[in-house]
Amino acid sequence: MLERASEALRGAQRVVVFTGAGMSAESGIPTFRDAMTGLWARYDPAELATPQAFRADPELVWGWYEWRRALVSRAQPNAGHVAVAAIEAHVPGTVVVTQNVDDLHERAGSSAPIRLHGSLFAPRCSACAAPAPVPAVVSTAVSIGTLAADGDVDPEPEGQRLAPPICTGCGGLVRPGVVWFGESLPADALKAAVDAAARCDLLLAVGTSGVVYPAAEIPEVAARHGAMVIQINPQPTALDGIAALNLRGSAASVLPALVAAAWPGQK
Ligand code: BJW
Ligand code: ZN
Repeated sequence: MLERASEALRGAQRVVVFTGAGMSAESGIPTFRDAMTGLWARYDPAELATPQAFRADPELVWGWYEWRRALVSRAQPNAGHVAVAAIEAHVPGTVVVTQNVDDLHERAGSSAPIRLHGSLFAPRCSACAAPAPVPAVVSTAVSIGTLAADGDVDPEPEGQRLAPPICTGCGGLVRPGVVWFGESLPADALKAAVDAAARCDLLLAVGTSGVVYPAAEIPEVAARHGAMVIQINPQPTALDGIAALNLRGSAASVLPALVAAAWPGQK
């Protein structure tokens, strides 16, 4: 099966690499639907990632995102991210479309991933939408998270909260620059992703459950326009039916093997 996939990759001229949380799992970033552990075990990510949650408890939601930003800042891209950048180097018509809010594709050398769900590193005002500076100090969130992960302390729920910064322009609360449930995706990013999917001859769907719309339409668009869809995921997903090949394995093991098989002896 890897042989068929590598032949398709070698022969492709326009590739879309569509990634989800599983892409960064081996960098130590929990997937979205993984049970949260330690400090955050009692919370459901699908409930925290909403405008309603931010309105009801901005300090809780901001604290969660700052904790995650600290985790990502200390993480490194894994061999899967590096393999994606290698695909871009081998196939110049490659477009990376990510649902992830981390920056690990860029740090692995991908040039301009299309971000469907925003970024942990682009806070903005919740009232006037003005971009806000990325806070310099995340040590509170880091130390609380670290202590909890180590099991050394039994933190109070209040320990997880962190007051969001205040917008210098209008006095509104600064919020994470991500797309929450019920919010529209950035129109230019969604259009660019749909266009790339409609034009590609091969789409690699990596580490996504394929249940969150409209992002989950991207592989469907590619398949509808005649592209081959290859999925890389250790588990069955909602995309199994449209994938011509399902490579069951992790991103950091399958992607480098795929690149090595497609272009043997090359980096
Ligand atoms: C590995 C691995 C390893 C593990 N290697 N793999 C149509 C039908 C039904 C519902 C809707 C619909 N259209 C819209 C909706 C509503 C909603 C939606 O889709 N809900 C579904 C849950 C049912 N969508 C929206 O609200 C979107 N907005 C919208 O549609 O606006 C228009 C509108 C407005 C108002 C009213 C109505 C319509 C917005 C969606 C925004 C999603 N945002 C989040 C949070 C971002 C910020 C944050 O990170 O906190 O984005 S939710 C979360 O899910 C996050 C992710 O990007 C996204 C996708 O998750 P992903 O990446 O697939 O992760 P997981 O955890 O689900 O899966 C991980 C996978 O990795 C698994 O398969 C593992 O097996 C695998 N894996 N280890 C490879 N080592
Ligand atoms: Zn403002």
